[in-house]
Amino acid sequence: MTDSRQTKDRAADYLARRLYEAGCRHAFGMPGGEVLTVMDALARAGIEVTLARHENAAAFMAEGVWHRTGAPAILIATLGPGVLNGVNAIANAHQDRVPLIVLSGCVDADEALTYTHQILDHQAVLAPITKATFRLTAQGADIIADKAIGIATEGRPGPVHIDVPISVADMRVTPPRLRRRPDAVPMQPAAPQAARDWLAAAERPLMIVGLDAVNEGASATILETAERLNIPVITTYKAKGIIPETHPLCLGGAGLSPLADGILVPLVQEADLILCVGYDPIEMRPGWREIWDPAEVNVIDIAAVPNDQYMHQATMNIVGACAPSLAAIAQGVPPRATWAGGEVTAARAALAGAFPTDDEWGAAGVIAEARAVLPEDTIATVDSGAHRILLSQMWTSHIPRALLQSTALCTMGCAVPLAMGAKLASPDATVVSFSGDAGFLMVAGELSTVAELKLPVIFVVFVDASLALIEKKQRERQMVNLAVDFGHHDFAAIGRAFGGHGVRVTNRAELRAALQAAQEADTFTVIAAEIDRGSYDNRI
Ligand SMILES: Cc1ncc(C[n+]2csc(CCOP(=O)(O)OP(=O)(O)O)c2C)c(N)n1
Repeated sequence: MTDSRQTKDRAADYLARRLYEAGCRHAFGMPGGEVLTVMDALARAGIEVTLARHENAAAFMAEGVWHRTGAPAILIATLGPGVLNGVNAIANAHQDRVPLIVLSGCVDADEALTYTHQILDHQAVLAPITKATFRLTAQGADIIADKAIGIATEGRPGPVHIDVPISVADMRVTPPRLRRRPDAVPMQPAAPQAARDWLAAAERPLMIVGLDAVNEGASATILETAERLNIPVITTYKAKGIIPETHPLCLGGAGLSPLADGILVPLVQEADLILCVGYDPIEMRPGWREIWDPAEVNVIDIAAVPNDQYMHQATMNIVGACAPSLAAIAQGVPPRATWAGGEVTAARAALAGAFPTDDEWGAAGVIAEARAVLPEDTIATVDSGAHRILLSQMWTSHIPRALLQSTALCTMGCAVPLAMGAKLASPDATVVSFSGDAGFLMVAGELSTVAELKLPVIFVVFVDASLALIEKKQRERQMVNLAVDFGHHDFAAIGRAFGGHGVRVTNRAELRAALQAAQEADTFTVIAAEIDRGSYDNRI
């Protein structure tokens, strides 16, 4: 951080210093003239500013950093088209609960009275897809930054927008120090006796763990409680790895695959106590709507916010932190054997049978080989499409946040930039992204960014010249093939064109060799895995 008196005094500097204080070390975006002061202030505060090729990708890079550091991520977008290019990723941050700080530039209010070029109401656009939107004031810059950090990170995290008028950013201001509110300290309530009684009496208890538990870092308590009381754990895709997926009590991720749902939903319906632990059903498809009746089975729903989603109802709603609430309910409950009929082992076996790892090739072969070759603690990202559903079922996660994806908005184009952000924040980790060919093409320009950043990320592309998920749905509805197939391209060559390695693979041995070489490479590698279009039929 610089000590220059002058720079410290701009409103933008107060904003930037508070963001730095909150742990922010990376901002991504594309500037226009309107955000130059903000960028300058961020850099002077010690926050690295990275130029991306698209604002949407920039926001996903920021998210990738957040998953690795826990600090809020920053998107910089200039007025008009800059902000609008970021809309998809900001909406993703809203639905996927990412504490993204969106900094945009805007013209001063007086200017906007008589000037219309590129001008639109950023706050009106972003209000429905952020937790809050502010317009920076000079004397209140530090307070607005403090509020933004608090709102973005507390409860269910989400994006907060700050529109920065050009002249306000440059105004000299003199608050005596950064004004801030002390952190809130949660009360530790006693658990309701009824919840403890239900748990003590349950013969077939089951946990459904979701995103709130990941964001709270509740892993250890969930594992300890599951093991001590023999409670099997189903997770959402976002919560994969909250207990190791090799654990005999772990039933893996659920929510998108009808094949997996066919095994897991009946098990949930056999439970005599359902513990929802940070289960935010925004990740789930209709197959998970009202799958139990709280009048017939006891359901304890521990969540960060009250249930206003009505995807399911509970017998008891507990609003609060997952780990202390779960620990309080389980405290003193004696260990007992559960699921005497061996249903949990049977469900694990059925899942393994439904998603075999011994395919010679095809999408399943690619996923199985990649999982076998890459280290256990690999950070993987996956895009939207048929490949994501299959991969989310097959990819074994040993730790939380080891498989990053868009599970609520389910947008394409996230995997590549998410991987870049994750690698930037943790250079020693093996980072691999998996994309369909269409999703990869949405963000292929970011290979220019990854080359500049010299990040040896591995990009695996499932090349089938098709929007496989949509093509499959179209075919299943017996509709004519329309606007779902496209050209077959040389993705390996695209990688090489941007200065990375590029390898085309058509069998497991070639993929294995490519993944091994990519782990040793000093730059990024695009691995084009050529698969058949029917690869996903009867597989997801
Ligand atoms: C931005 C965006 N546009 C459209 C969709 C709808 N969509 C979901 S999956 C999919 C197909 C993706 O094709 P590809 O990336 O090749 O992956 P595949 O399904 O072949 O695995 C589409 C178009 C979406 N989720 N996000």
